[in-house]
Amino acid sequence: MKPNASFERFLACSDEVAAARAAGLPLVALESTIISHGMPYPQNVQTARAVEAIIRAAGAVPATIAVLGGKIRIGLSEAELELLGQSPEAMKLSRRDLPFALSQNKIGATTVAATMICAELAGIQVFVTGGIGGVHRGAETSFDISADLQELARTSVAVVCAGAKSILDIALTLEYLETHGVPVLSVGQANFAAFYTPDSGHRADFQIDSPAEQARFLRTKWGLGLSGGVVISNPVPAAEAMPGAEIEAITQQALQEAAAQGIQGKAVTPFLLARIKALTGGRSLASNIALVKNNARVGAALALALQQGQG
Ligand code: PSU
Ligand code: MN
Repeated sequence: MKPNASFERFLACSDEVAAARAAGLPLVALESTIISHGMPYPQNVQTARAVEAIIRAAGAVPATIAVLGGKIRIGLSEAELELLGQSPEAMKLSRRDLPFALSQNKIGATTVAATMICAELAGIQVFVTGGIGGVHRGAETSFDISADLQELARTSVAVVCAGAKSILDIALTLEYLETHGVPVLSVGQANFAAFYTPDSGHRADFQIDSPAEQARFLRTKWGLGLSGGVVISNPVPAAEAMPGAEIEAITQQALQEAAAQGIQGKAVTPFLLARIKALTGGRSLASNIALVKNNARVGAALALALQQGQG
């Protein structure tokens, strides 16, 4: 897909990304909220670097996305990754926040929704993350449904993830995606993944294991004019998974704490992630890191297949 020229004035690509775009090399977008709000320092920055290295080793080019200096930055330097990993000022940017951070010169980390927007503007079709946002438990009274889901409905980027965390109502998240016509592909198994655990207990729409066939699916969808995203669920490797019952008990506790403390809006997800980390004594962080790396392998292979194959 060609980058949209009228948006170029908002974008600033790193040298590596600019060279890759000029040469038509396969690019993989990466989000930055996982760095600023999803993991503690220094594991956040170490993981961001390791994920980029995995993508390079697979023959694709990583493009970590954030807002800095009034520009959407596509590809970050080591120093910029450090800044996002440490700065308490880094905002969590979703669709509604992008114009504010850009026009007010704020430091901002992009969520899944905002990263999809920026990736599409830059002509990047594949995006790797940890887990997508979704319909929160209790959404029937809180109305808390992540803007990630609306973005998946409208923005044409494939999002490789380890499913959705069980802090969410996974069944309702899948219903919402179905209503909005967002296909949910699964890699290596029939069921949708649940982030720390491989199996959510709910079926994905389609199991497609090979990168070439995943690429054919995407080309067919977008070739038909069916714009919008695709979720590609890649389960955490069994050796790195957390025990399901333990995660459920800890999730319940974190949800109760959030309610008791009146946590609302965009603070909910970072609060729950931080509490789960603390309550597992950091063990959940190891599985979080492993699943993101695993997603990087799948995303890089898909980006290569999209670039190589036709038909
Ligand atoms: N889920 C995770 N880790 C994360 C996030 C979600 O397992 O770091 C981040 C992503 O950036 C996602 C955002 O887009 O949280 C969703 O936030 P909210 O629920 O406020 O929409
Ligand atoms: Mn929310």
